[in-house]
Amino acid sequence: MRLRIMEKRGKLIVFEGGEGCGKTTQLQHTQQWLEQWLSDRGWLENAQPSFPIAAIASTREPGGTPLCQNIRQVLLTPDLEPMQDRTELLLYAADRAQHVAGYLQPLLAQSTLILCDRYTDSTVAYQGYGRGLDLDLIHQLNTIATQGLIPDLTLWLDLEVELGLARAQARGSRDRIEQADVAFHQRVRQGFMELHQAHPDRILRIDAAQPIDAVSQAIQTVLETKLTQWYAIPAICNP
Ligand code: T5A
Repeated sequence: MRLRIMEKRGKLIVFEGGEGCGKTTQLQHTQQWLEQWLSDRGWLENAQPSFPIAAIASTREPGGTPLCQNIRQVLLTPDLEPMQDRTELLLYAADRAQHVAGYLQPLLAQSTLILCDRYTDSTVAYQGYGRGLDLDLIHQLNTIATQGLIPDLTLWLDLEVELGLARAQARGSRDRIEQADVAFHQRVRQGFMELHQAHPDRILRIDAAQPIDAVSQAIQTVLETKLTQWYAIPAICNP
């Protein structure tokens, strides 16, 4: 098998959505599927320097590095003192600054395909639309924290708020943000909707109300198209 190689930098694929939308489940399914898909094409295990994808990594925000894990703990623990909205915003920005510079950028420079559970759009949706903080301020903070790193693709797993909260609740105890009222989560969903409308090429909506396997299939269909575009894979040809 031989593939024509066009691109060497890694890619950042982000999973976004409201509470209980299934991001974590789908990110795991996607990683397994990607490893198989790339392996079937002779990538990964051969690890030849000319191949555009050296590895697949998964990560999340908040909490993508050991230091970020501590920030995540502070952000999501319910029984500390009431957290001010600006404190919350700055903690997410601090987590992101550490994650981007210390983890995402080095891996992207090594041609890694990264699957990330949440990124900047969550801050717009939760702190902007949900908490009502100034969207320009959030945009500035996102730019500072990311140094301009924009996802190559964002998969927005969209689901009715009540259904997502019920799923999250069925799974166990709720964290500090899951405990916010339904109106807050409705505004968050509206935020994702407007982001999707503003950036239709980058942010693709996936119907997350479907059964798990159907959601996985929808994601795989999108990724097959994107991977083929990004890496200009003409077809798998015989040696
Ligand atoms: N946040 C984050 C901000 O406010 N600002 C920011 O800038 C950032 C980055 C992060 C919290 O921080 C907030 C948002 C969050 O509140 P998190 O761990 O990412 O915390 O938060 P959650 O969204 O709550 O992530 P979860 O892991 O809790 O939920 P997921 O990933 O959406 O869902 P998942 O896959 O764990 O599934 C939940 C349950 O539903 C089932 C699963 O089996 C599981 O039990 N499920 C399905 N059931 C039926 N049909 C399907 N299709 C299903 N898919 C999954």
